[in-house]
Amino acid sequence: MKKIFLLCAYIFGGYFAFGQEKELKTANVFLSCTENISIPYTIETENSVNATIYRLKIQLPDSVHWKEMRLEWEYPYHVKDESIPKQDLNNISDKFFVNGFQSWTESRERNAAEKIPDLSKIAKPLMGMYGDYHFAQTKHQKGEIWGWNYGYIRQETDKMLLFASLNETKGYTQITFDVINHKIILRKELEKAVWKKGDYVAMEILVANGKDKECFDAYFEKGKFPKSTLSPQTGWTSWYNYYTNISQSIIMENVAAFAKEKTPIQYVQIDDGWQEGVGDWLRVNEKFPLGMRYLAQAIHCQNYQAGLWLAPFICERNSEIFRNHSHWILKDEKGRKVKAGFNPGWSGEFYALDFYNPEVRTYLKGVFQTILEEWEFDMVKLDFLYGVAIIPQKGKSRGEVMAEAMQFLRECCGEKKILGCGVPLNAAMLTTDFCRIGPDIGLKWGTMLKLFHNREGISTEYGIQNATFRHQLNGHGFLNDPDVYNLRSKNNKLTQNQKYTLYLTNQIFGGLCFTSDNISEYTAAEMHLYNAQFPFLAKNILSVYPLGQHIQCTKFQIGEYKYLTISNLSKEVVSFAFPEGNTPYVYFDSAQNRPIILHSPAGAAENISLAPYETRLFLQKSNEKIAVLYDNIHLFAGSEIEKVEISANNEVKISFLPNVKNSGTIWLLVPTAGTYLFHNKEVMAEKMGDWGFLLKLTE
Ligand code: 9PG
Repeated sequence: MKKIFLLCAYIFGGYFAFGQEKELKTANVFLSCTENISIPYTIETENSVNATIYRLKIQLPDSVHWKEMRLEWEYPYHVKDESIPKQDLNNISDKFFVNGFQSWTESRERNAAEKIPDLSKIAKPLMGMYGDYHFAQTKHQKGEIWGWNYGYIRQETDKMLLFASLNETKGYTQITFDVINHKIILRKELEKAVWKKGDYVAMEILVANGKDKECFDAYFEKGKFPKSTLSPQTGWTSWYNYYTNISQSIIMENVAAFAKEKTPIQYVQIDDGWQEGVGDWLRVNEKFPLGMRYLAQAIHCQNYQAGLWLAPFICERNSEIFRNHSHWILKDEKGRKVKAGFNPGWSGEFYALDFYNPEVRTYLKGVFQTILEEWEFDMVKLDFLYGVAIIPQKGKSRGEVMAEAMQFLRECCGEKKILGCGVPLNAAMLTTDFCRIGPDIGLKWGTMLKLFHNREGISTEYGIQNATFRHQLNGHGFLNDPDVYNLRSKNNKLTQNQKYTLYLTNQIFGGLCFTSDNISEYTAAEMHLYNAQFPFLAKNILSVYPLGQHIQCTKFQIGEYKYLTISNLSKEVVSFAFPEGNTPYVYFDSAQNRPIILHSPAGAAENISLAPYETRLFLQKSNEKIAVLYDNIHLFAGSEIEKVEISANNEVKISFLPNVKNSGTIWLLVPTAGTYLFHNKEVMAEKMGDWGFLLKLTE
């Protein structure tokens, strides 16, 4: 069959806003398939305030094989400062965000001069399947920045130009920012896909321009990604402390520790290590003598919900499935078993299951029936899901297989909760309740895997980046799971600052916030820090911006309270001028054991210095006459306080929201000097510059 380019046409005029300019909108559509037919197409546009949707509609007079296919769309794009010579990528200030292939893939804003890393040759046979290394059509070169499903260009701190595919059910959309050739390429991944005769919306792309929230709101609304009805949740998972060395007694011990402290978490989730072999989900190993139903019940007895890990679309070499049901394993065109990766913690190589084999589906339905109905688990963490769609199958693209497989899982689980993991995010947006949006965190900061350029490897550093740069997805379709934080000192090599930075990052951006610590082993200080997260409240992210290369700032709100965190993500001490000098912010000075107000509306901003990996939290000073200046009861001072009242006789009454776990000190700013009464004790207000008078109240 001849491969011909059927169409290459300039289409539609008009304007779309980019940065400050209006630019003539011209786009190229490239359509080609292996059949010698012409494919008529039309383009429909739909405008709203901040966004335009472009729909590429095609009519297939016959069925087509997109074998050597091209279904591509190009947009012209110019860097902000067009005077920069084309090849001088280092001087381009535009930032490019591209969404990595799946949950674990590191994703962040990048510079034009960065290359998307390619997995090293030696690692490809073992880890190549985790990502897009085996099928993405691109060059790993500077100035060519690509990812999947959505991506944006940031030319100004608080504005973006967002490109997002609204429909991925027929195939993934690869988005490439080709800085050198001044274009943005939107390509459907359709290797080996066959489309029957008929009418299709082949691509549906949203282009939004404006503030982050406006752009993402347009994306979620037009993409029909439902707002999650769940409030953010907390819990525990066994993985990042015990790994596969779990047992019934370890789970019971941790449940007892939470019960003893009456910790108001929602989930206790048992991770990998309970099953006989990966794939053998109906065979519980001998470390769980009373079975899984017993544990789910024990968890329920303490009013927690029970979660269980499994990887439904893979099986390891050392599994009953591999030995006795080899026809369940997915085969490639040459009849070879499709490998889904290599895990030294299991029996080495593991394989993908053939999701289109009815026996596999029947088996999986039975597995879910057992886990959810018989054993009564409330939630399943479904992992290594990318495995189902490593190769295209049955005339369906990888993306189509992935979308169908996720739909199938949703049907199997009914109303029970799904935490997706190792999954392309778009397929999870319509089918899961929670989804991992970053790699596994480690018990130290960096990762050895950087050597292999593995974008899906274990890394605390990448975990923090992903939590930050994929934060917009939280609460649309699924709640973001940034992976766990650990505060313990035993079996944890993170420094104090690193632990706190990871903890705060997860607390601010996470919709599902788990630890793996055995809280019965905490020191008093660790327990106080852990309990300081309660009540765990929804955060409204206002803005995220960098200060130089390694400093990350986040502004967010909880109820009426507004906060700013500044994180030093480098191993050096950093000093900088406080970036928000126009507004009064309060931080806690531990040396002086009191809150300090920073404010420099006219003069030079105060200098801030942060230790390696340190995060500092600032609370915006309220304008109320009586204001909580700071407290050490909650991680986010003030958010746990429901009401402060001062009666005519200067008696102070403070009421708290439910689930406050710590007691401590509250520093209250009051307008008048004098003696106050708190819990029947007299407290003198101390003058605090021109701000008013400070009351130190101990609960
Ligand atoms: C359980 C873990 C945890 C974790 C998941 C996932 O390539 N590998 O060897 C590899 C091992 C573990 C892993 C990812 C890759 O982590 O993200 O939270 O559930 O599985 O095995």
